Amino acid sequence: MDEKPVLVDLREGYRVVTLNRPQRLNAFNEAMHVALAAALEEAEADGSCRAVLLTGAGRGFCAGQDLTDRLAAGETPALGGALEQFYNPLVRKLRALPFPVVAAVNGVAAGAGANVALACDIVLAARSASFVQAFARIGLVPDSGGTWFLPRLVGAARARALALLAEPVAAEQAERWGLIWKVLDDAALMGEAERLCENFARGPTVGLALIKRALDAAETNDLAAQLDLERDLQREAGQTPDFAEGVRAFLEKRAPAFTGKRST
Ligand code: LHQ
Repeated sequence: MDEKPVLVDLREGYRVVTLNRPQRLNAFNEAMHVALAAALEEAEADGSCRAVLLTGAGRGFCAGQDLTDRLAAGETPALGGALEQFYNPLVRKLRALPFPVVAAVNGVAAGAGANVALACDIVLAARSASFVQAFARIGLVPDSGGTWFLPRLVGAARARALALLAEPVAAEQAERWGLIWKVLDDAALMGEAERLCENFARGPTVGLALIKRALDAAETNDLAAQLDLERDLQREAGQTPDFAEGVRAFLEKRAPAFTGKRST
């Protein structure tokens, strides 16, 4: 069933990475983790890749950990080890990739699947999609950054209820709460995700990567430290050819032609 647990489609300037275990709503097993990690590494190593679109095959986005994989055999699995080996590096990688990652949540996103989506830079969801912090239903704790993302995205009261009640949140509610960026009609989801990635693929990539870094650092910095960081990152952004091109294009009243490169 799992011949290719992750599909990679090379587009002009970006890659579409599709979780591909549709019979299990794209739940993670080891093979899918390994393939996804490789797909993200390859995207990062490819200098022409300036965005990633992450989505799921079939009717789900991702149902979190595959509960039939080893767990059903009655093993007492080393869950901490699974997080250390697979989920935590995945979340760190999504945040650290030096270009935007757009999640197109095409259906249910449950457990670690929901939090992997929330780790992406821009989260779009189909109107039929939902987000479930399913962990409490099976006696677990939200992982893959869930306890960190949820209160930051939706506030303490909603984060607690989502984690403790493990009730699904419909995509429209998720958008209203600020859990995600935008909900779209199912048929419009991929088109909009592709449009965003096409724009990112023509964007000032170094500057966009620095924005990711600044916003992540802001979660723990005080204002003084953040002002210092903005100064340092702006210095770096200001040395890119894309900054010079952006200003030139503005003055010449034309669209900029960004290269996404660090230097000429
Ligand atoms: C599944 C799964 C699944 C296997 C649907 N596994 N087959 C990290 C570290 C290490 C270990 C522990 O966990 C973690 C993090 C986690 O992610 S823990 C949370 C794991 N995920 C869940 O608890 C979610 C389990 N799934 C569900 O609650 C439902 O399937 C959802 C709400 C996602 C979707 O419900 P429905 O739309 O009603 O679909 P369904 O339940 O009928 O699922 C369709 C098929 O997919 C079905 O197989 P079948 O052979 O009966 O057609 C499910 O068994 C299978 N599936 N999730 N996680």
